[in-house]
Amino acid sequence: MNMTDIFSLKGKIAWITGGSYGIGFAISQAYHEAGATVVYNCRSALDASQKAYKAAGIPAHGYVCDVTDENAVNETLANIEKEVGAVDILVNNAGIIKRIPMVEMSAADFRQVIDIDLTGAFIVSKAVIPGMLKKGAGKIINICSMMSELGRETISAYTAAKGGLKMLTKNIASEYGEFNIQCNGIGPGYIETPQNAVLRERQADGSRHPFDNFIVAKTPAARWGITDDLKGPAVFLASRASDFVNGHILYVDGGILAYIGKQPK
Ligand code: GCO
Repeated sequence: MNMTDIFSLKGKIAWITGGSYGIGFAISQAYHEAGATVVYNCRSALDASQKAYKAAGIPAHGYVCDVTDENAVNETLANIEKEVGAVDILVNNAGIIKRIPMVEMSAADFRQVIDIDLTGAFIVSKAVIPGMLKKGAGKIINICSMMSELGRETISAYTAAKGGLKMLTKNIASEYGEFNIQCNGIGPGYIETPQNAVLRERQADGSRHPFDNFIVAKTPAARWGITDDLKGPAVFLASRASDFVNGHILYVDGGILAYIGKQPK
């Protein structure tokens, strides 16, 4: 197989959960350009996301589905299989974050983050694996985080969920690797998305947000990532090029996990 073919997703059907914007949308773009048919879901109306996909020239199949609702996920998968075809690649990207000091966070808020960011990935993976077993092949990519490795004040639920998602990735790899299903994770570092825009807001005097400066000083690449930085790694983990990569979390973080951080001046 030549190098072009090994990275091609031609003829594959990829379901990106929470693919209406940000990282999920960028991965959909990459998969479309690599030849895959893109399927995505979001929790609310499809209008805005369908417009975005159309504007990007991507004939994506959109479904409204709450990944925490097992019946809704099974129904959506049945519709995908009927209207598009069997899922070859699943990207568990759907996720939320709540930034609340732990002692002020309600158990309900904690549970909601775990439910969407971790249990949702379990539910959708559980739904698509039987079809992958039938095909004799499958790729599952879980969007973890550098918070799968490190904590930070106010994001206890998100960090617990992303740590759990790292281990769910390893367990799916362990349980289904012998059936030619590869399950890996992508661990983004600080990537500019709507979800963390509040951490980059300019100050009243026009200066950069203190957290923005902090991340730039902690990252060897000396910048935040952009969603384009995730496209190549996502195609790699969805393609034949990663057929012997399993249970691995690929950190796309500019090196932040490797670096103690620049000494403050
Ligand atoms: C935060 C951020 C992070 C990043 C990302 C890092 O509040 O610290 O939102 O969680 O978004 O998850 O990988």
